[in-house]
Amino acid sequence: MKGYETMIRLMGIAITTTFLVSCGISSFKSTKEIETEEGGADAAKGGEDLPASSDDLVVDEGDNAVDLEAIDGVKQEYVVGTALFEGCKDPTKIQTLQQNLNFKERQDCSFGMGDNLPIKNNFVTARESQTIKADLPPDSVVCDIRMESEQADLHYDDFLFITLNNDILVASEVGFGDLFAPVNGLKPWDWEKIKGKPFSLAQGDTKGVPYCLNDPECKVPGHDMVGAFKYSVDIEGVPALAAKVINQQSMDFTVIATGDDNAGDCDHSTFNLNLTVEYVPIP
Ligand SMILES: [Ca+2]
Ligand SMILES: [Ca+2]
Ligand SMILES: [Ca+2]
Repeated sequence: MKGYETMIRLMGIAITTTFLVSCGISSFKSTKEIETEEGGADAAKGGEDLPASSDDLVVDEGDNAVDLEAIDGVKQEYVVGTALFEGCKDPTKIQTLQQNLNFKERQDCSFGMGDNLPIKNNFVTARESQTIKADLPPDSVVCDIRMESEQADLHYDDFLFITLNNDILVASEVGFGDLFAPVNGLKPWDWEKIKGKPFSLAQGDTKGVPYCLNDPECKVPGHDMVGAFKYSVDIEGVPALAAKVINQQSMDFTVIATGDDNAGDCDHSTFNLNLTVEYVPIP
């Protein structure tokens, strides 16, 4: 009888030990292990022995999991999926940046100059842009971005794009936004992708419907109309955007206006945008 009890007890210890070991493994995996697991096959590409570069940023389309390790310079402890945003859940850690982004009124395209095309009616031939940097302190995890026009007095012609660190936040026509393939859920702006494209892409059912990154409720005035602008994004839905801000140590907002063949194309009124950024400093 005694031998039997001992056996049962030993089995119990063995089972408990196995249980604790499994718990231990799942709770205390190294950063790298967790990343590999979450990032799947793509994460393996950013492994220790390979040079990481932002060119390696590839995940399945529509998947919010991001191979953040592949982004140069991102501090490892902040790159594991939602761990990047842990601080964003703690109201005592969140800081707020408020800044007025005052994009100056501008007019006219430089048709045929640089990589702008010569005039062609109803084709996107030229674009002009202005960039303003936000005063975000270095090493900050961005949790939330909101931009709102001070007044309902914004006007642009022909079409409008707003980017953050070269990723499109807003395109005034979803038909043009569709020209940019998503990478990690972001659409990098690339003039070559829209240059020379016909206005017919922005006709039909979706005419006047904007593309807004992760914000179905954004407000953008229609083509050649006067109106208000409002855009906000909870960055947890697009972690690559926050990772890029850390990586580049900068938030560069750019307003781009396009034209086809008219005097007064590539124009926009003063864009007085109130920017609010909620962020958490990385200790
Ligand atoms: Ca025209
Ligand atoms: Ca025009
Ligand atoms: Ca105009």
